[in-house]
Amino acid sequence: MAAKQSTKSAGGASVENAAPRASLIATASNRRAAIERKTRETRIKIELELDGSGRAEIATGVPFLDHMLDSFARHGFFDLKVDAQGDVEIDDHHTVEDVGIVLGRAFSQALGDRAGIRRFGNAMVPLDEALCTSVVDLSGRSYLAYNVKIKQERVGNFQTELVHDFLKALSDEARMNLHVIMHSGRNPHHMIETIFKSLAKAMDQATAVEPRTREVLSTKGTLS
Ligand SMILES: [Mn+2]
Repeated sequence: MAAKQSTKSAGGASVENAAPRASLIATASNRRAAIERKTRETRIKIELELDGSGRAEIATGVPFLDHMLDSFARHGFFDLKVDAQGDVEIDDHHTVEDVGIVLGRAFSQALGDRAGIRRFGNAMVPLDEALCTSVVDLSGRSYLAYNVKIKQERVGNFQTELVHDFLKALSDEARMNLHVIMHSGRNPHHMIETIFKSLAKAMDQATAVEPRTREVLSTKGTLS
């Protein structure tokens, strides 16, 4: 599959006209991960392909999370398989948090040493009255700033505060800085959906191959 590329390049030349770089192809060829994690609470298998087409096969036992991850894969152009079996008879907490952990690890593994990626990404996404911005830095350092207030405790059976737990696990394990800012919203389904869609688009940008460098984009020389 072709690597995601920045469509901008110096001088306005299209990427197609730029000289091909062997390193770009090498970097792109294994930008995928497969991870399995078993605990007494959950068993989770995730396959992730960064340079995908948005195909998703999601079965977590938590239907609302399935819906959000489906949207995440589609709008981030990630190919994503998630197979999770958790103790949802207790509640959804372990499953949601552990899917976040394994998805974060999958991103980290797929990114390798993080050389030649754009590193930063941001996106603002609306859904009717809801409006959310996500900002990502695949810095190798974990930080979550979750500036979201949802009045409703639940959307259907799903506890809205689990989104915070999911994103904390994801940002910890992907070792990324993630800011999520909800500007407005009333309907919790809409609000949460704008979180996942803006996150998808921000991560699509940040994980994309930057054709102007094959190096780690840091003056420190490392993002690990
Ligand atoms: Mn929806």
